[in-house]
Amino acid sequence: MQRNTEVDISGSSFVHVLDQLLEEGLEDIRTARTVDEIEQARIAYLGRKGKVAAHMASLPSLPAEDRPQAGQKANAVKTELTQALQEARDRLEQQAKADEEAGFDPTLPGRTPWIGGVHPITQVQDEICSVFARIGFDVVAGPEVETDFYNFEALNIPQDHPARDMQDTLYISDSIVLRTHTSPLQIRTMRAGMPPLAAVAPGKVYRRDADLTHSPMFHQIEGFLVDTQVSMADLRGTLTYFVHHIFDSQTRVRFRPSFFPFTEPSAEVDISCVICGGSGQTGNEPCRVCKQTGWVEILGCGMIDPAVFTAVGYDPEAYTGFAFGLGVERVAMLKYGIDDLRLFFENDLRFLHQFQGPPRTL
Ligand code: 2NL
Repeated sequence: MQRNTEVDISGSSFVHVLDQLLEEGLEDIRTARTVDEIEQARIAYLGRKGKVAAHMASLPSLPAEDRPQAGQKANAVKTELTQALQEARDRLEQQAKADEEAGFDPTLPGRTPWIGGVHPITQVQDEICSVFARIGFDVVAGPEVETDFYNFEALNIPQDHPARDMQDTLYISDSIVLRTHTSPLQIRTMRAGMPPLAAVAPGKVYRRDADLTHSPMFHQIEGFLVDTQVSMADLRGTLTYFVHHIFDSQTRVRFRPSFFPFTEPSAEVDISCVICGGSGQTGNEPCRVCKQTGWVEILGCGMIDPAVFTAVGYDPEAYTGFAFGLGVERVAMLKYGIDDLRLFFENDLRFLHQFQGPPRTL
């Protein structure tokens, strides 16, 4: 800080200026944070070309009767600054020694906090939803705790179906369950509107299942489209578009007959193996992902069963539609060649950071 380096010729203002200089000096010494900064302050105030010396040099130009008092003042300022410098130096040296003994290095840079990233499952879920959103599907959300009606009854799942067993479903009470699929969301969407309707329903689902390849919580996306005159060709076209956008446009798609209580006819969809390209071989080794078949299952689908339309209050003679369901973890594993489901739930940062780009900071 430099306020006044001009030296006045009157004795009383000389004293005043020196008081200011003293104040400034004490402030600089007080705010110095290292021994180095103390040394700089010493040079600035008490050095041979320092501020105090500059004032001393102007003493002879003062009126003779003012000189003794001015000289005394200059000496007093010098003494006071010298003392303050010594005290500050001692204090900082002691602090540095204590820091060193405590293993603390105040010159190290601080730790940079990370901004969290989007979990790979959420990334894949978002990506799938936006592929469908681009062709006109709404994205819907809803409760994870569901009634028996929305989770089973409206989906034509009979009382004695194994999915309803205590062994397979997590029950909250006799008629309240943790949803075992996101179909109840689709039932809610259909009941809330009238065709034409198309929506995808992503979310967490729960099953009483836990081993190497099953987690009690996993993610599903189901989708449906209802209108007049919807055919299986529409289903095939829509799902082929989806596969080509999530994997690549060279990926082949095949339908196999299957069964679900809520669709008729039903099919399972396979895609040409994304690991071996459908050849069944990786180099000279048999492909472990498709077990040498060249195909991997990706989802289940079908034409919505008329019983479902009746349950949501639609005329089953007037409307037709398709629906499909897929596991997000499965798609993510195929997309990134991951062979262990548990990696998604352990939250090991070495795994997660591979999906986040460089760590971002505040
Ligand atoms: C699978 C099979 C599927 C559906 C889900 C559905 C929903 C309603 C009506 C009819 Cl509201 N169907 N969903 C249909 C066929 C298959 O999922 O393997 N998911 C992982």
